[in-house]
Amino acid sequence: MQTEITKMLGIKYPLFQGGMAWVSDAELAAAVSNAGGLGIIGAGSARGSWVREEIKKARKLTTKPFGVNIMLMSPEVEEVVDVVCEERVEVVTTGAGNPGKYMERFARSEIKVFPIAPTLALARRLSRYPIAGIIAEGGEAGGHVGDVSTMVLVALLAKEIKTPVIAAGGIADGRGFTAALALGAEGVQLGTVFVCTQECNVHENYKQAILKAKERSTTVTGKSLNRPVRCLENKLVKELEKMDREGASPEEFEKIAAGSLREAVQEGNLELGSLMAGQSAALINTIKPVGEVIESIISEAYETRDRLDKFF
Ligand code: TUI
Repeated sequence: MQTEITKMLGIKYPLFQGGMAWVSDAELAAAVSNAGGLGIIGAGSARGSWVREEIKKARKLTTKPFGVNIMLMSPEVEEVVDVVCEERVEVVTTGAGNPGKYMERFARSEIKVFPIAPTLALARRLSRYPIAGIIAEGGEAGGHVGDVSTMVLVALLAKEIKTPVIAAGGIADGRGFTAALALGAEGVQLGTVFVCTQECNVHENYKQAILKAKERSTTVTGKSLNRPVRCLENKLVKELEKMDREGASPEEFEKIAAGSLREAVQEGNLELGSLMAGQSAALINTIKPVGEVIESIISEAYETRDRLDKFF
């Protein structure tokens, strides 16, 4: 399998693991890189010192390239940018904002940058920077999301944007993988499916909640604040939906949402935790080792190609 992405990064499969806050640690990232994809440590709102430790751990666990996702809304963002530049990680992905003001520092450290864009408008602005590629993340994704579907967003970006496009949002199997390449992507990024792996250190309750999810089990809250987040429905989400309807203030949201992602990931709090997950949760039925997840996606991708071949 060869795409612009496998060639650029020297990896076996054009498959990124999304850098999920509180979820994507060195162990998960290294497992994905060792299995032929690109593992990504999720900096989330963590301190720079935590990110540095995870980079060092990942380097002990794999000799393959890996990346760090920088969540641009984090209060620790400056420190995290310094750490990834000092450590000279291979790849940085950015989310939840425009990474423009950090691009020069990344370039000086020769880091390949893949910003995440939820719209064509943002992708066009980002294209003016020296980026290695762009991640087109559709509204099916989990966590902080846009509202354009993956199907439309990837087609738009792949047609217009000159750098390679990575498709994200709603992909969890080989059919989705092949569909993304058919739309013009050179690779994919998957998040939710990697939560349900043996190497992922989240609470067992969180994994089980994803396994139980159906296609309408997730909802987006926080739209009234312009901070839309897709999660599995629970008591917390019902409360946030009510606040959206009533036009609650950012402070009121913060009061119940603060710490809720950690509560889900580490404590397995199914009622008051923020169980961030994409719509692809409906496609996930078992907990497997990372290597098996990736190999089954790739073999289903080849089967899908062969099935399509008969149609033309
Ligand atoms: O970043 C994500 N997903 C995330 S970040 C996250 S951590 C978090 N925790 C608590 C509350 C909120 C977030 C959980 N999930 N995905 C990438 C992504 N980036 N999706 C959408 C965007 C995005 C949005 C606006 C990127 C750029 C952007 O730019 C606005 C502008 O023009 O500056």
